[in-house]
Amino acid sequence: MIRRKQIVLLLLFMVFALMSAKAQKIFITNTQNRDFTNLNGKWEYVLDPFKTGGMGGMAVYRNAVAKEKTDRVEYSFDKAQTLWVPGSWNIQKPELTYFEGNIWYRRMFDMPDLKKNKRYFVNVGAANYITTVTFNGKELGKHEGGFTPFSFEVTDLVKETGNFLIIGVNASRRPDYIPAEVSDWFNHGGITRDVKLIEVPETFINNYFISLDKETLRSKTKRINGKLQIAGDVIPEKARIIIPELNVNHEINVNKQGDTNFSVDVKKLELWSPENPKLYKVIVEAGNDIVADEIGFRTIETRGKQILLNGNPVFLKGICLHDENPLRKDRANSVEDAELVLNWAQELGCNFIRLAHYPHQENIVRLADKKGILLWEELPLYWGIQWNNPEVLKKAKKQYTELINRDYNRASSIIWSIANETAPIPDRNAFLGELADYIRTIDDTRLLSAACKKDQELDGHPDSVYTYNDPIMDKLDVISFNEYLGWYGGNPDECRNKSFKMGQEKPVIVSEFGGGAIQGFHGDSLTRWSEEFQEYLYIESIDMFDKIDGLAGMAPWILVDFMSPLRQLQGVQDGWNRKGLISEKGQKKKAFYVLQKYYKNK
Ligand code: GCB
Repeated sequence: MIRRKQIVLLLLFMVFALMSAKAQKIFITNTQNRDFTNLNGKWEYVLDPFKTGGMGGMAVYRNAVAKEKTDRVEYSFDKAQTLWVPGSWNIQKPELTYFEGNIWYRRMFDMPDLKKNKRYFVNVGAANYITTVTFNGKELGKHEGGFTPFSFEVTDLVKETGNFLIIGVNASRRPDYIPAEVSDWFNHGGITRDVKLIEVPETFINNYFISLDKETLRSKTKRINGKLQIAGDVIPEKARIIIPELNVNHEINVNKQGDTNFSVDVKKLELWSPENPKLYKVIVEAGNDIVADEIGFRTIETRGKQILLNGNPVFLKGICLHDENPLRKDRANSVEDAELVLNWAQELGCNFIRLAHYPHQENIVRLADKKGILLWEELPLYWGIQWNNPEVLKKAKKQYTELINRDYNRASSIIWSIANETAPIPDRNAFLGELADYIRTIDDTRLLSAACKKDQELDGHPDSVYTYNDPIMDKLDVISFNEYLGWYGGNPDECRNKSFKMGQEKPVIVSEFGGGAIQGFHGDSLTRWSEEFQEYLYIESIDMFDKIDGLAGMAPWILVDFMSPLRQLQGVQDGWNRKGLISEKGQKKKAFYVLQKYYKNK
């Protein structure tokens, strides 16, 4: 008797699990090249500063309207103001400038072409920081993390008319978040990247990972390795990869779980590089699904103190960047925004950009693929992270998984950096060590780095030789550090007396240096905030770093002035970090030309 009851319960549980699996979050890669309905535009919004809008019978996501005079509904989307999506809410309304609470966004839409044999997913490119996604009155789930994409299935809920997608976004900062409470950039809240309703066949290729096999770099016949993930109730037995230009039309056996690895040999492969950013059209087919991408093939490795791209030493002529369009004072969220900053970086002579300090919009990574710019990508494992909290480690792994799922197929992306300026205490070493191992299990096609601290920063000795022995360097391929000598401490001429000693025989990247200047403010080279001071600092700093044994690249801080609430000095900063080589209005400062000259001759 008991047994039968247990079986019934188990069956009920399985049915429930299957039903909820349909409504679950799933990762969908390459959303730009799928069929979708664009849900960007004006969304109505309801402010919820005390975060109560998701609670009880009056939860705002029910989208209630008072119909009778006796009805009591204490919110109204129909009479609400609007916010533009994608975009930072802070810059759209003066009353939202420093708002970090909850906002509920609503988008009504019809789907006249709704198809029976398709699946539909709400996909959000990014929303900062905790997002609650609801659809037609049902809560689908939450997502944590302000910079990575996510999708929820709505196949069973979507209708031909009168759909309402209500998304709650909370932009609070907390010690157990990534980033934690304090960061030197603006906490742009809201739905900051595109929202789409994606349409796919019932069984579809939700993800794929395609790369060049490093072992075949030197052979005439090269090998392309891949992995497909297929989602659906009925998994097809075969899939196919087609690369027309390489005469590849290759059948792949798929296992019952829908996961499958494959390898295909190719002749006459043109390698991707900054000089020749060759992309191939790659088509993946499985059952009724077909998805196309443009993929470059390259290898990235280290040998001794060198970084090797396609087996050849490369010097990374870099610059750091935040994901903002300074002219619009908004988070960057379009190809045009990406064009603006990548064109500036190319004018500077860069072949490398450090995308600081969190995952940037996908458009910039795709455009870097096309333009041949190498990228460093990172998570905001930045000041104040709770290293001893296992939940935070889980979040870091999840955010990294989402980022790797999004960008694995991008040749431009060559370095995952696992942390910025974090002190080497045991909890942090254990956290980052585990994260590094984890990243390598899901992606062995890139290098690992981290912006480490020098030993002297910890013991306070003003030595003339800076040494680096951070234990996390064991886990890294490339040693990086930020150094602000001449700006934070001393004047630029102190650079002349300093040298650097790395505790390991690995390539070195100077991942930040720089100083602030107001574009158009002039003085002598010792006058702080003048263009001349910044220019002088660049001359001295470059001279100092250029002598580092094993220097494989640098990424000064930073291409453009960026918004930062930490920077309030009136008449100078006014809410902007002024270390840009270009002002927020797009005007170049003198130091721009110092770096440009160095890169030209390098
Ligand atoms: C740093 C940080 C960066 C800051 C920069 C600065 O070391 O990594 O996020 O914005 O210094 O301007 O002080």
